[in-house]
Amino acid sequence: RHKFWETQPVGQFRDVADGSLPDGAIEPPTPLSEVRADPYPLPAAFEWFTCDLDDDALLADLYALLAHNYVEDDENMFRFNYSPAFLRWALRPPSFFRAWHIGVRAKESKKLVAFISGIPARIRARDDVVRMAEINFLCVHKKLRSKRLAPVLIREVTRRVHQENIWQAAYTAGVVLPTPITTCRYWHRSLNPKKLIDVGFSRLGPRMTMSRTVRLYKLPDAPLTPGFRQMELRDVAAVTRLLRSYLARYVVAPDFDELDVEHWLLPQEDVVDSYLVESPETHEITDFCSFYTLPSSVLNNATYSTLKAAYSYYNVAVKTPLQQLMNDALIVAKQKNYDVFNALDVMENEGFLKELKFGPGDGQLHYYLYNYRIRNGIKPSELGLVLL
Ligand code: MYA
Ligand code: JJ1
Repeated sequence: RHKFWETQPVGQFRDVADGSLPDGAIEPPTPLSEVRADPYPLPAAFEWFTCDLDDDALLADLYALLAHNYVEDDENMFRFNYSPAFLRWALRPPSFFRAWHIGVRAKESKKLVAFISGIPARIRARDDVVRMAEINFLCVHKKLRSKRLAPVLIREVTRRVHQENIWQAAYTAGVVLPTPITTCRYWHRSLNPKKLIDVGFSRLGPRMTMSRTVRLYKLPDAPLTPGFRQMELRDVAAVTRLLRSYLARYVVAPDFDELDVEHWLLPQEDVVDSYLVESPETHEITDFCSFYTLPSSVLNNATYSTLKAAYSYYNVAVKTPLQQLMNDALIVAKQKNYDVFNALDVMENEGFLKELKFGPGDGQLHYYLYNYRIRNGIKPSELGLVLL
């Protein structure tokens, strides 16, 4: 059934019932000298091309490949539209490897026709902190689909990850592959309900009028929690402490240090937003929330071409109730003109989704580990990892 995935060190559907297999690596590392030295062969018309994201022209090509060929919803009404600045942020964390930004070009026209990327991360599974690659932005041009190019891209990124003596990876996908560690649902909170209905993202509920709907989703003009403010560089140490102690309670979560927090959580306009609560009395940083910006192209609509979406990222509520903290996140997202605020049912999110008027979406997100078994998988609420 899965001609490629059956050959890979991932949980196989046939092993799901076998409780005797231990947690941890599925196969041991091989000596670096045994890692294949040259790239996997591509069909003759194509060549490998290591992408330099400092190069604005390359970045524009990558942006265009993804904007036209990346992930769509099941009815092909919307397509993710990651911005160039977002792609630079997502692909250049501390200690990134340029060789893991892998393009495929047509030899003749030099046109970029496929891409896959990895970035290094430390991910903890139970009490085991593992160096992994996070694999993302796998994309094959629409005209080259179903020709088995994806397995070549995956083998090639695997080879380049192995060359760095890294043997595990984490990735997410909307499709079911062998075998998810957990399956999450997307939830959506309307901020601009009229536009969402006009573009077909949501529907007018039964017995609802447009004006009742607009009133239902109305939010205050400014955040309500005293001391709620944007995160700044000077907050990195405090936020790192908060986040590390919070993520420790999850079965699978990133192991962030201060450099990671500075990269992943310091606000960057239209890329990532982070807010915290600084106690007005003690000036202690007690709570933290964040979201990233990922617009979607609206396909086939006469009035609108994009939806501005915020995606819940990492949130830590210690003193402020999580629901109140996330309500403030919704308020600032509304002020910044986002049309919708999205969240997965990971971490403690179940605890605020319904109360804050999120509704379940039609999309799921499956989480995977490569060459790492977690017996029986985990629940979304045991997952402390958000990939972009
Ligand atoms: S998920 C986002 C993926 N991108 C999109 O959905 C964008 C739109 N779609 C496309 O561009 C193409 O349809 C893609 C497939 C490129 C997805 N993850 O070439 P094919 C398997 C893994 O004929 P195409 C993300 O970025 C499929 O089951 N495998 O198909 C994370 C079949 O194998 P098998 C996938 O449609 C990516 C084979 O590919 C996916 O032309 C993580 C068919 O190949 C998918 N999303 O191209 C990658 N979709 O026969 C894995 C299909 O066995 C990383 N397939 O069923 C693994 C870790 C690597 C590093 C390890 C380090 C140690
Ligand atoms: O955005 C998604 N679904 C939307 C739009 C559906 C359009 C028709 N298919 C949705 N809208 C309902 C919102 C409504 C608001 C008021 C309250 C009730 C709900 O459900 C979905 C997620 O739900 N998105 C996708 O399908 C995009 C792909 C998701 C898989 C991502 C793979 C990522 C790859 C990672 O590396």
